[in-house]
Amino acid sequence: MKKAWWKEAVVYQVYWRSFYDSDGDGYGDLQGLIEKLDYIQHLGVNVIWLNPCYESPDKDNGYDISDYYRIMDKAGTMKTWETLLDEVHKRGMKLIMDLVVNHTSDQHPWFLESRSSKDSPKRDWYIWRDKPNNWRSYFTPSAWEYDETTGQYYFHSFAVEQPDLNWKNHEVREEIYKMMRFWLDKGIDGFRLDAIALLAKQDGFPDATDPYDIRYLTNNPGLHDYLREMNEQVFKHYDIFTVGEVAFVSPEEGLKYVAEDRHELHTLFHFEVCDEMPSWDPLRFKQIQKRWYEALWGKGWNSQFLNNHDHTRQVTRYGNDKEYRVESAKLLGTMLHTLPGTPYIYQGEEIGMTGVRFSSIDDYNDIAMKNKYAEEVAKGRDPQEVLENLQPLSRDNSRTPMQWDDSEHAGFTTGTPWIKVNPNYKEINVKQALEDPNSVYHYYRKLIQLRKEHPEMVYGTFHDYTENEPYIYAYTRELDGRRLLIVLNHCNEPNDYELPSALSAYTRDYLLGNYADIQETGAVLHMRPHEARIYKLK
Ligand code: ISL
Repeated sequence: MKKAWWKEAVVYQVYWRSFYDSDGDGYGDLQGLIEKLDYIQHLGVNVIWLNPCYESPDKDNGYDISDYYRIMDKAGTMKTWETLLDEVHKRGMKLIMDLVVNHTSDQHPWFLESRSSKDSPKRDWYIWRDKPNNWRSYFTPSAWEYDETTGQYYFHSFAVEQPDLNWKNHEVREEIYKMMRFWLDKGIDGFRLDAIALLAKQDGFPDATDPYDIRYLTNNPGLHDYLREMNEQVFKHYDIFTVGEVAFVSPEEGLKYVAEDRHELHTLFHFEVCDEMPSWDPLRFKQIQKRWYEALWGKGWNSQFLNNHDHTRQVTRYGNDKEYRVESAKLLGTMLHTLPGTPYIYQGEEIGMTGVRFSSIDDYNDIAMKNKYAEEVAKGRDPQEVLENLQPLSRDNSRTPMQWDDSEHAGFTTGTPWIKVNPNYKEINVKQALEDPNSVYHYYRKLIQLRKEHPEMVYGTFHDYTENEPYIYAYTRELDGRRLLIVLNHCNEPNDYELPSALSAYTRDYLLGNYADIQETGAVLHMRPHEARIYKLK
C-alpha cells in the first residue's frame, strides 16, 4: 500500500455558515472560522474541508455558484479567505475547498448569456431541449425548466436555480480547469468535488421506466474521460487531495473513480450507508464495509463518514442520542476512525451534537425538504403528516449552529441566527465538552492521536470476525506484525463476546475505550451498552 498524507489524515468538515459568526449578522463566516482554528487544531485533525463560500445567490446554501472567482459577502472577502488559508497552514493543517462543477447558479453570467438567445455563443454551455423527458431532479418533480425567452427547456439535476453545465462542450471544460488552477495556485490543498458522478449525461435523454429512481442522473458513459482529462490537465500538477461525491455506485464502479493506476480521483464518498441504511442495520453495515474493503484494498482509497451537511447527525440516526448519547457518539467515532479509509468529522460531531425537530416548516431552510413539502402538500396530503415524514432526514438536522456555550444562541452569534439553534445547547456545547474530561471531544482527541501513533489504523489489513453477529462488531487491523483489535457493542443492552481462538491466543493491551477498563483477561468480553474498546494484541 502506497503511503500518502491524505490517507493518514483526519478531515474536519466546516459548514461555515453554521460554525461561528464574527460580525453578528446571523451567519457564520470565514473570520469566525479563523477565530476558532485553535479549537480545530487542538482536536488534532490535519485537514479542513470548507463548504462552498463562492459568490452565490444562496438558493442551495452556496451550491449555486454565480462567480467562481469571488467569495460571497456572507462569508467575507477574498482577503479574509487568504488570511484563513494562511492561518490554517501556519497551524500545520491543510485546506480543501468544496467545488461545484456539475452546475452553476442560474444567475451566473454564463447562464444569463446562454439563456439570452438560441444563437448565443454560450448556448451550448448548458443543456437545452425543445421537449422535456420524464426525469425528476434531486429537488424537483421535473429535471427540465421551461424558459420563455427562447421557448426551450434547460436541464437541472438539482434545483431550478442550478442549471447543469454541458460537459460535452470543451470550452466549458477548459474554463473549469482554468478556474481550478486559480484556486490551486493560491495554495489550497485539494478539492471536495460536489456531485461529480453527474457530469456525463445519458445520450438522447431517454424516458425512464421509473422516474423516481433517479440513478439515471449519475455514472453515465463518458464520465471517466472527463475525470481523466481533469486529472491530466489540473490535478496531477499539484500535491493535492481530491475526494469526489459519488452517489449510487457499487464498490466495483467506485473503484473506477479511485483506482491509483487510473489517475482520476484520490478518494470518494459513496453513499451506500447514508442512502440505503435509514437506521442502524449491523449486518448490512458490516457487509457494506467488507465489500468496499475487498474491492478497493491495495488499489484505491475509501472514506469513512456517517454524516455531513446533507445527512442527519450520526448519533441521532445510527446511535442512541437519548439514554446513551455520549457512549454511542464515542462508539461511532471509534468505528469510523478504525475502519479502512480516511475518517471525516462533521462539525459538532466531536461534541455529540444531535438532530433537531422544528415544529413548523417555516423554521426549516433546506431547499430539498421545502420543495418536497410543497410537492406533497399540493397533492392534498396532510401538512402535519408530511412535515413529520420529512423531519428525520431533513438536511437541516445537521445545519443548526455549532453549540459553543450555554449563552443565548449557543454563543454562535450575537445577532439572530439564520437557522434556529438546537434547543439542547445548554447541555451540549463546546465549553462543557472542554471542561469535562469524559466528554466526546476529549475522546475524539485521543482517537485522533492514536491514529498518528498506529500506522496499522491507516495501512493495516482489515478482518471482520463478526459478520453474522447482530450486536457485536469485532475486527482487526494488522500491519507488519502490529495488530489492533476493535470491539464494539452497538446495543442498549450488555452483550458477552467470546473471542475466537485466533484472537484469544494473544495478550491484550487496552489502548482506548469509552468506559473505564475492567481488566478482562479471559476469552469472554463483557461488553457494556454501546461500549467500544481498542486493544493492541501481542
Ligand atoms: O447526499 C447524497 C447522498 O444521499 C447525495 O445524493 C447528494 O444529495 C447529492 O449528491 C448532491 O449533494 C451535493 O450537491 C447538492 C447540494 O445541495 C448538496 O448540499 C451537496 O452535498 C447540489 O449542489
